[in-house]
Amino acid sequence: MTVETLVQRAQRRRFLKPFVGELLWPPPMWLMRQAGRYLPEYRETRAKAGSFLNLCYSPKLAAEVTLQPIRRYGFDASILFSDILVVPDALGQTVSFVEGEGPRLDPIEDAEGLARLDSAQTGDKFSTVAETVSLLRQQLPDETALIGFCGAPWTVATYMIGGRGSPDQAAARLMAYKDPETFQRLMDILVESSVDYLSRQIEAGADVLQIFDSWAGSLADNQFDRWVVAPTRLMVARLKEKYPEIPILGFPRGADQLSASFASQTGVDAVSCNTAMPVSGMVQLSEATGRVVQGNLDPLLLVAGGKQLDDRVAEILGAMKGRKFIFNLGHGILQYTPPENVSRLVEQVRSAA
Ligand code: 1CP
Repeated sequence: MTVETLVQRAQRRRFLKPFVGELLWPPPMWLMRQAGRYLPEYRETRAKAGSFLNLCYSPKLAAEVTLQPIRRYGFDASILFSDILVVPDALGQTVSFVEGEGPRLDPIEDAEGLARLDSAQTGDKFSTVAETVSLLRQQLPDETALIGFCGAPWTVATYMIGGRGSPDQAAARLMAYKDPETFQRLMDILVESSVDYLSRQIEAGADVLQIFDSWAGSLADNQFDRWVVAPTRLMVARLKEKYPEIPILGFPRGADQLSASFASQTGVDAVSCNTAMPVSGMVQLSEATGRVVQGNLDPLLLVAGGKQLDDRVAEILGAMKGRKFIFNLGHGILQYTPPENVSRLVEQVRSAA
C-alpha cells in the first residue's frame, strides 16, 4: 500500500506540522477522551448501542461518536473511538464494562491462563475497528487528522492480570517479579497483536498513532525499562519499518524523570506529558529530546473553569511557544466537564498570540 508522504499530509492537516519540524502557532490541539460521557450526544448514541463494547464494534456508531467533538469544537485531530481493552477481548479473554464501575476481565493468573489466549482469532474484531477508521476517513473534514491508538503492553497487561482497574497495579507488578518468563510471554503476545491492530488502523487511513501507557508510573526504574521501554521500542521499530511516514506519540503517564530516556530509547516522535509534569519539565523535555511534546492541562481544571483555567492555559502556552508542541490535557477529560468550558478553552488556545 502507498501511504501519502507525511510532508504532503501535513500541508492539509495542521496537526501534523510539528512532526515535519514546522513550528505552528497557535499550536494544534485535541483532548484525550474527547468523545465521551460529558457530551449529551455521546450519551444518546451510547444508549442506542447497548453495551460499551458493542459501541466499539459498531463502525457506524463508533464513527458517529468520534465525529461529535469535531463538529462541536473543530479540534485539529480526532481519535478513533475504541478502547485499549479491545485487544484482550479480541484475544479471547472475557471483557465486560460494568456501568459506573469500569472494565471487568476474567483475570489471567498463571501460564495456564495465558495459554488460553488465541492470537489467531483477533482478525475479525480488529477488522471491524479498521472499518470504523475507513468510515471516519470518508466522513472527517479533510483538514482533520485521524489518530489511531492502542494501549501499551504494560498497561493492557495490568487489566488482563488484575481483572480490573486498580490504584497500584499490584497483581501485574507481582507477576512480573515472581514469574518474569510468563510475564514476558504476555508482553510478546501483546506486542505482536498490538502491532497488527495498529497496522490495520494505518492501512484503513489513520494519520498518526498514540500508544497509551496509563500505568507506566507505577514501575520501579529497572522494571520500567523492561516492561515499558522495551516492548514499546519493539512496537515502534516494527511499525516504523513498515510505515516510516506515520508519526507515533507515546504517553508514558507518570514517567516523570524517565520521560526523556523513554523518548530516546523507544523512538517515539512525540511524548505526551501528564498533569504532574512541571511546565518547566515539558520545556526541558522538548530541549533534551527534540521531540514533539504534548500536554498537560489538569482535566479537573477544565471542570472548574474560570480565571484559574485561563491563567494556567496562558502559562502553558507561554512556556511552550516556539517549540514543537500539541496542546492537550494531562489525562482524559472527566465525565463532569461542562461542555461550555471546553468551548472556552478552545477559544483561548485558538487565539494564542
Ligand atoms: O460507558 C462508557 O461510555 C465508558 C467510558 C469509556 C470511554 C468513553 C471507556 C471505558 N472507554 C472509552 C473510550 C476510550 N478509551 C478512548 C476513545 C477515544 C477518545 O479519547 O475520545 C480511548 C483513547 C480510551 C483509552 C483507555 N481506556 C485508556 C488509556 C487512557 C486513559 O484514560 O488512561 C484506559 C486505561 C482505558 C480503560 C478504560 N476503559 C473505560 C474505562 C472507564 C477505563 C479506565 C478503567 C480504570 O479506571 O482503570
